[in-house]
Amino acid sequence: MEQSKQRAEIPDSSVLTTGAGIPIGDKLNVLTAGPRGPLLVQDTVFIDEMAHFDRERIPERVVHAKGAGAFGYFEVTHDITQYTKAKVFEGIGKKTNIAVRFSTVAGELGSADTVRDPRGFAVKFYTDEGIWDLVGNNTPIFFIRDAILFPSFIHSQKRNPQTNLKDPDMVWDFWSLRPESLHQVTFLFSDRGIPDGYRYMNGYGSHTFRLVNAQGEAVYCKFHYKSNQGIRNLSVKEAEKLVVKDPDYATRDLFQAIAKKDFPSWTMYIQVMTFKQAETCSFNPFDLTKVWPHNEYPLIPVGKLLLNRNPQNYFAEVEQIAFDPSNMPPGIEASPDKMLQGRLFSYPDTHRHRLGANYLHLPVNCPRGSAHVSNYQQGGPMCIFSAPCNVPNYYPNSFTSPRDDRKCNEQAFRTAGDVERHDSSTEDNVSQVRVFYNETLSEAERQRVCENIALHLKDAQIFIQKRAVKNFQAVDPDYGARIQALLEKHNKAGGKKEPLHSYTPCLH
Ligand code: HDE
Repeated sequence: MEQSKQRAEIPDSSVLTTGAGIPIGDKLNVLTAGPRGPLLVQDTVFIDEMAHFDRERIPERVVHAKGAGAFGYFEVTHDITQYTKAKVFEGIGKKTNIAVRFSTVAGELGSADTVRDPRGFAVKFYTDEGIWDLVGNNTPIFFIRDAILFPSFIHSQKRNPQTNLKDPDMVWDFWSLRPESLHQVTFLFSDRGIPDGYRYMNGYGSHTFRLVNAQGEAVYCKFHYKSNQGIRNLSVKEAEKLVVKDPDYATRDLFQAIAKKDFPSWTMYIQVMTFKQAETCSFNPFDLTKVWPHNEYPLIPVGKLLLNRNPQNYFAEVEQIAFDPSNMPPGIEASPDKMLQGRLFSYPDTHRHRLGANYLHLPVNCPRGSAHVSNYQQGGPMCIFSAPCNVPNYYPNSFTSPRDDRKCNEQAFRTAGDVERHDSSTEDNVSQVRVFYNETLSEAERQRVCENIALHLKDAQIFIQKRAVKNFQAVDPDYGARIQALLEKHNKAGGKKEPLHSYTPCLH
């Protein structure tokens, strides 16, 4: 079927039309009964314009609402076919188109870019076997290890439902009650908590995935992309200035760099762990609050991600882009990581709410290249593609139509254990944080982490401060003591903490 011409293809000198393509005689004056009379319902030009305007917004993302996007390619530079049969990695030099969206997490659509917050780093690969979405952050770890906590965790970081203000009590109440957050909290309050735009930070798939090769052999894996621009962060002062002066700092920096052909790029690496290593690993390799030490699981180079095109229409290509960690082509599969498992449901669910049941029909979300969509789905709001009518719309059937192919099945795997709600809160929450605090950070960085934490924690009530300090103490007595000393100074100067919310403390 011939599609109607799009706005971009039409000469600027053409006659203005309604959404239905009907030429408009006057787009400057509403239709009224007399020069000072009321408007007429008959003014369909006005109604067409206004009714569409009334519907311009779609719900913002419940997290990662503020973001910037760009397009480019992924190129394989090293052979990893011994680990995976995924065609995106099938030969050195192979290029695959990509879309990337960077974001902050807790702020709304119009919030400032230079806040202390993790940064989203979501990559969509338009592979020959359909879409692969690697929906990661600029940190290799996360605040929680069980997906059921995510909505509560996010509520604690966003606005208080009564005051509509960010609430330090909520933030630190949650963090201090869940010490598995210590690793990510330490990372967040380090210098890397405020990256200098999106180009100067690394990206991580963060979760543990499973790779399967053409022989059906599987390993566990993590994905990393290291910035070829290097790492640059903003100081607290610089970042605060930019919040006022240029709240869209990171968005502008990315757009300008690409417009000037200063294309940012990242080198992709994987870490690999065999199933045998996973069984004897000293920590739970499916725990998202843990990293895999590089000396035990070295980085293996894979390829390059490069961004060389800005969006032509932000709404169409960035606001409407929909990433989904459950989009994995054959050769890349989920591990038992509870957070990844929880995300497999949540993303397509939110897209159906935010963009509608046919969100995959939107050009930016459609498979491309030699990939195609062949299924028996039909109908739904805004349906653009449907199963062709010359083949059955049900399966199985006795006619010529698309068939499933057992080669594309997930790798079979064995699982064991009692079905119950396993409590993971008492797993090791501190060992890797201790290494990060004592060995990764320099003395000056350690001091800055403590200062940044105290500056934020000082606004929470004293009983919450005490519980948080106890957790930092469990990482290292020095960590807790430094924060405690800084808090005492702040508390003396700031007086009694009066919370704005009306919650009644219930101290067990
Ligand atoms: Fe997300 N997350 N998330 N997340 N996330 C969303 O999906 C969710 C998590 C991440 O640029 C939402 O389309 C659950 C970890 C990025 O469009 C939502 C859990 C990591 C983006 C959602 C997590 C991320 C999102 C909101 C715990 C890093 C922005 C709108 C089980 C590894 C993608 C949307 C973009 C967005 C759910 C945890 C990264 C609601 C349930 C861990 C980069 O579906």
